[in-house]
Amino acid sequence: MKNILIIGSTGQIGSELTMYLRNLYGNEHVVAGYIAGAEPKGELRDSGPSALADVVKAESIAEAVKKHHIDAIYNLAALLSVVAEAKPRLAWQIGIDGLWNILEIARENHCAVFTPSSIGSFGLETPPVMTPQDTIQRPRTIYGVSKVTTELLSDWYFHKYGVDTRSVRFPGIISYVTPPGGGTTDYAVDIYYCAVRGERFTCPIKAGTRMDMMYMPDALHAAQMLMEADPGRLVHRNGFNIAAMSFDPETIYASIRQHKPDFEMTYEVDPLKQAIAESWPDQMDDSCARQEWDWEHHYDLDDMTKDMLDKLANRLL
Ligand code: AKB
Repeated sequence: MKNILIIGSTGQIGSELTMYLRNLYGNEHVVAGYIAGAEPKGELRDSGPSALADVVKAESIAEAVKKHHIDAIYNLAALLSVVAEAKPRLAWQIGIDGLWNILEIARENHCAVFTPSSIGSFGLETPPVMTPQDTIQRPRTIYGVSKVTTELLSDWYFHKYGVDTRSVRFPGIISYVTPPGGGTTDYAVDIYYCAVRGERFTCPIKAGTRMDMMYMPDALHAAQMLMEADPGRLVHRNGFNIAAMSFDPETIYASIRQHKPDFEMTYEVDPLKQAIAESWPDQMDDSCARQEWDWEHHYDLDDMTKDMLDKLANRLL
């Protein structure tokens, strides 16, 4: 049985991934790693072990890995794209210096490592439609630069030292559990909160700007599937394009209006978010993930809208 350490277990993806993996592998086998000041609470704290695991403090990760006999690390520590532009040094320290610490500890302790990349690893020169798996990656955000570096460093540790590194390029992730903070795709989460609260939504992204998006259950499934995949079938490692849906603000608005016909949306475009969004693909080609580890998504936009509105209504109203 694997013992897993989740770095960033209290964040948007980490909080749900920890519970998802505990359900699959048993509570005692999944350790919720946290940083001081962001300790796990509620079910996350009570359902299984937790440990201080701060990516910029290598000794805390090494201690958690040894104490809990960890053999797989899911590294979800990162600043999202908009915050990273405001705090580039911190973004690099967490994303790259932190990854280096994790990879070194993984090499010494024979752990597999999952570190997500993102659609943010692409840039203006990348083909935006059916973006190939292997293509130009020249992002101009520090977030994107750190994601490309993440992919390359993870591949290097695999080829040089045999560390079992794997990753996906996550689209914008939409969930009703833990809200994201400081991403370019966050509007596609915020819009559901406004719709459920009966408030008008002010959209920071221009009509017509399409980006890849994914519902959280598919994102969790992708991470776990890839880490379980037969290594003999993997031609690629860091990181796989994975896709589920691609839409612009008008399309998600129309999907919500099928359930809430009075819901209103206006635009107040945020220039930084808009510039970042325009540099990201409209729709990735994820055929390599489908061929090499049988990736498939389950939720399209309308399935997600129905579920988001139901679940958020239960939580908020
Ligand atoms: C962001 O918007 O920064 C993230 C991402 C797509 O990587 N959600």
